[in-house]
Amino acid sequence: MTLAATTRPRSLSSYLTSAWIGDDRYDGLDAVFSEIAEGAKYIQVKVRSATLADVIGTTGEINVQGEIVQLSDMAASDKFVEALSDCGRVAAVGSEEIEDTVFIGDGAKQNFFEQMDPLDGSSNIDLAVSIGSIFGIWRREGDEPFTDEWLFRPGAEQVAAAYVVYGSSTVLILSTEDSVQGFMLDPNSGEFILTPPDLKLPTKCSCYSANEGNFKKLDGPTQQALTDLRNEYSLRYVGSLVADFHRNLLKGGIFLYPGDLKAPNGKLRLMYEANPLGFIVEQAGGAASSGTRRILDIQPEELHQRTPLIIGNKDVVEKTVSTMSGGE
Ligand code: P6P
Repeated sequence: MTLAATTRPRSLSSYLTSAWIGDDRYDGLDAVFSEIAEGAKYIQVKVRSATLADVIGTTGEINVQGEIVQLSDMAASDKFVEALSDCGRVAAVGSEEIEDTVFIGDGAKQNFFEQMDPLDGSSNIDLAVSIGSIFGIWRREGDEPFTDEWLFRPGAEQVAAAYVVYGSSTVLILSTEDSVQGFMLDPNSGEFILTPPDLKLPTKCSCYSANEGNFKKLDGPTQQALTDLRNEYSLRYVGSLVADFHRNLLKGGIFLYPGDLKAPNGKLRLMYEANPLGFIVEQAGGAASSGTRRILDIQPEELHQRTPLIIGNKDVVEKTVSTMSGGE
């Protein structure tokens, strides 16, 4: 093999053609990931470019979260639903922006269903702060009929997960069992290029990410846990989950959005925020907890349910959760 060949950066399409040969669990996953990548390319242009005019601002609606719907939220949700429908391998999609699950079809090859936050952190879009898209992917076994109840599977049953960061660069992270792969969009070629493969959390935690403004709303043990983190690590908090998570994945860190006295289940969503990132962090050697349970063990009860989230370096998550539960 010539030197050029060994040093040629590996494209996403090349990776997808050979990543899971022979593993039936992932049959068709290449098509799903490829559509997520195409959707991300479309959205990153919208987010960054002069056509911003049609994605800045609000639709005037309030979504199921009770939040003002940004034009960008709906544009992203519609784009990904369209892309995932077109790939022919997805049977249903849940979206933060859509009240009920979108059933696409139950053909023999439609073996996956997705839960997604199509544009997380979109309230930052006009502040030029990094935002992202998050995807959890479960596999549909056999000819089980699709019902909402059937779709509410624990995060531990995900076969894959992904997220995109629309930041100073556009980054795509794909994860399957024991594998977390990072790709960066090359603005010249328009291709996602594999960056150092096989991402694992660094053993050393470098920072903690939390909204310290909520400190007074926390119960005593959680205040103690946050104080302990403050005394040991630097604070890094973007206010955009995907950006905070991605930095911590690369540099080591812990992110926490705990429940508080007014909102015991916290702010973040189980199905399409905590579950996908919980899957990815565990493949990278980390941990994700609600403060009382492993995130991936939680049996979902509704599409948009919230959960507290403590996620990052396993030893620091375990220590923080122990303090939050009143332990030493
Ligand atoms: P707060 C963005 O609105 C978001 O849903 C997450 O991306 C982020 O981690 C969190 O909310 C920030 O919430 O209350 O600190 O502004």
